[in-house]
Amino acid sequence: MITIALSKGRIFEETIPLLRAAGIEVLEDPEKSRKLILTTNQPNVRVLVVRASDVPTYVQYGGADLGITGKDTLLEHGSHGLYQPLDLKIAKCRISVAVRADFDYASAVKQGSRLRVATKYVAISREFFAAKGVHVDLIKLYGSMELAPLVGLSDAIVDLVSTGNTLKANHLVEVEHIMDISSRLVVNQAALKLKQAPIRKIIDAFASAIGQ
Ligand code: PRT
Ligand code: MG
Repeated sequence: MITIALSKGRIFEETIPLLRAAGIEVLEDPEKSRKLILTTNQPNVRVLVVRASDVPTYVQYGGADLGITGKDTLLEHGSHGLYQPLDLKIAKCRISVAVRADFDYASAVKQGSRLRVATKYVAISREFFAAKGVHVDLIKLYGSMELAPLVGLSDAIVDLVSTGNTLKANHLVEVEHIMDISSRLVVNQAALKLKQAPIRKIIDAFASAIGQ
């Protein structure tokens, strides 16, 4: 049995064509079904529906053989025990620093002020601001980061941006582009040895589907 961990939403949607290229059709819609283990047209392939931030954990501990996860999630989680053969170039976005339009970020940085930064991405933020020599107090949030500067919880946020519409709707502006993000295929290293042929087949099909 080959088990693939995916999260609902954008990663699932963008993975369907890749699975199809590997001859795998998921037989249930995770948005409609409450099932967490989905069957496919291949009797030896199944899909687990997990939280996006839990994909690396499932793959690391062998609950799934393969998974697809954002680089943001991998950087926060760490990639111990994970083989990362492919950047699938799906679910693309960037991770940025944003502030209220009326907050003078450049001056705050220049003056060496201590910044309060709200984010789900504590590890990425700590490393980014340390490299810039900016002192920060990091406030861990689990979602709706855009709210924090609006109510004075923080001076800045570090969050994912794709169209920029969410920032705009909340009167926030992007002041730093930390890095580009896309989703990666991750593979359990032990599974790769034990189930080499079927896993290689999936990796190769994904690679040719994305033109690599
Ligand atoms: O939602 P949940 O808490 O379960 O988990 P999650 O938010 O980690 O999962 P999901 O499915 O929302 O995101 C999975 C992965 O998709 C992320 O880890 C990223 O690698 C990738 N991705 C790509 C994005 C976006 N684009 C994105 N725009 N993830 C989130 N967003 C959010 C962003 O956080 C912000 O709130 O969309 C909003 C901004 O979008 P724009 O278009 O308004 O700029
Ligand atoms: Mg989300």
